[in-house]
Amino acid sequence: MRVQQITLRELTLPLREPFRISSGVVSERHIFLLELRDADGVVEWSECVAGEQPNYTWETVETAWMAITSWLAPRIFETDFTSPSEVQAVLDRDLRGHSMAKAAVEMGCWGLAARRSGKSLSEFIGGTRDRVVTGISLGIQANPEALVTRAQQARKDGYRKIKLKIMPGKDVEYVNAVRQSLGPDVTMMADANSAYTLSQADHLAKLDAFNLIMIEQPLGQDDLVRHAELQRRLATPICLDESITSLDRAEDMLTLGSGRIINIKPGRVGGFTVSKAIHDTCERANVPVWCGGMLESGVGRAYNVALASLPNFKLPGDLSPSARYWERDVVTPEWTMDADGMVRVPRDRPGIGVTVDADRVDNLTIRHQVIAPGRSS
Ligand code: OSB
Ligand code: MG
Repeated sequence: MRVQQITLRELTLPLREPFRISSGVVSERHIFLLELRDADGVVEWSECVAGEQPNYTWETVETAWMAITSWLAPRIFETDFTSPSEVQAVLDRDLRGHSMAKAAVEMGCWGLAARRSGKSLSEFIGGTRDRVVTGISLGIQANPEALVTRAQQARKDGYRKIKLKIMPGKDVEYVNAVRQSLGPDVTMMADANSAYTLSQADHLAKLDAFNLIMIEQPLGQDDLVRHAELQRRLATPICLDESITSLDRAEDMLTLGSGRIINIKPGRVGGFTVSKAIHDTCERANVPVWCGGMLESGVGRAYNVALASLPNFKLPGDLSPSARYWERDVVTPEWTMDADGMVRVPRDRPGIGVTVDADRVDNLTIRHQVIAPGRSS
């Protein structure tokens, strides 16, 4: 397989409701789509999940656009691959960082290879599930009542896990209000996006009272050592998100005891090859993983759903259906969730399993660039 052309598109897609985490808010996503075409004219789409601002990781749409056009795409054009599992090493050779940019290209190659083979992406990567269990991630609200309203709606919708974003000043009171209103049986967790320091360990330990299945990334975005100390002081399992940027970091977490669960986002770790390696390592260590989200469009969601169909994705993922985010998605069919909080894996369709609505994408596009060997326009 040889990729011969990649078309980059940046589109703006307003969220139904602004999404606030401890480090910032987004009201309108800048969705970054790639359309990859191989030498035989086969086409598949992928999505780069970099943010508008460098508040989750340092990557942004701007840095990813530059990395793909300047360094990553030219390498891909030069190389014949027999399997997409070879792509990650080519992109990583003497090229540090830029994981989300690499992931967009690497995952696009997996999607393309699946489509070429006539198999669904899920089947192609060894997924075993027909449906994946889904949770919702609720942004920080102005007051506990507003959060309770959204959490109650989420339970009615059927979500199997309710994740509450927290930050200092909007934590214990908010989690308590939701736990009181939903009762003891609803699966709940909190995500701090690195908003705390180890000196706040006693305060964080107050969250132990609410029977959360985990607390996600309480401390520094690249920290492992302090998380290990914090885990010793908390009953609630720590789940790492931002800190797990590679297989090495996942192994370090296991060695140090920095947490007991990993949120795998393929964009954050550089794509499917590393995601699968982390998945396999955690499975051997008896550590459950789940698939996180980055407010993707229906294209990125296709990759997340396929990944989450692997057997060790044992906990509900941030895999909400299209309508949770958008008035209208950019793919057909849109992603839906049934009343049991399950999203169907399109194992009966080749490639990513959804069709990109090209007219809608064109209408929303604010920047576009075609890259091919010897061409950039
Ligand atoms: O930390 O998991 C996170 C969105 C943007 C940046 C970071 C995170 C999130 C989410 C959204 O929690 C999950 C989703 O896509 O539904
Ligand atoms: Mg997170």
